Amino acid sequence: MLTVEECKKVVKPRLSEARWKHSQNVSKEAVRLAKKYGADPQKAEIAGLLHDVMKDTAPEEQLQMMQRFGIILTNIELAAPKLWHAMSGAAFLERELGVRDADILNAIRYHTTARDGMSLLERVVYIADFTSAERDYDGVEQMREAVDISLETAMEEGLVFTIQDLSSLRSPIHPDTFRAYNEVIIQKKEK
Ligand code: DGI
Ligand code: FE
Ligand code: FE
Repeated sequence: MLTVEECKKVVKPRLSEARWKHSQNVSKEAVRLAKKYGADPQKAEIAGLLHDVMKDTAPEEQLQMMQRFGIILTNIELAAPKLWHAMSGAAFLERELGVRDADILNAIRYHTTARDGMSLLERVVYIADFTSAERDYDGVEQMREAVDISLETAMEEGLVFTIQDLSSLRSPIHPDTFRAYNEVIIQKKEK
């Protein structure tokens, strides 16, 4: 596994100052949530640092990289370039940096859309991206409160927020996001 220092060396030169600060904050928040909810804090630290590694890479370059790795995009993925950095990031880390840990790779792959059946680590990284220290969007206070209640409540808030936001913008919504939302809502009803 990459050490924390190795991760920093890989990520920092690829990101803007602000995006690098965000990645460090997500890493710290992911460690905090991992300790609170029982995920592996070391993996959370690394996944947080790495999660946006491709975010500042040109979209065409990300597409080329995915093509080279044989990743085929669905029509929805093609229509939503903001989703690419999660897919290209996980692929880059696996194929070019030799990251082997499937849980870390999935936490990065699904940090933007979420999916159903997410592991603790995947959920911790997904939520840490919403509640990292520098976040100040409308609704962040509600997200921070939800995180204090439970992982399920935080997932519910994050998914509702995302689906509301995307539909208000008339953006395409990935099926993985709906699957994650439906899973959270159905499990809640069963309780
Ligand atoms: O990379 P970050 O900015 O830290 O955060 P992110 O990876 O969670 O989200 C990046 C963007 O992706 C954000 O503007 C919302 C957007 N997004 C998330 N899910 C979907 C999506 N966009 C579309 N079109 N469809 C989705 O399902
Ligand atoms: Fe991201
Ligand atoms: Fe992020």
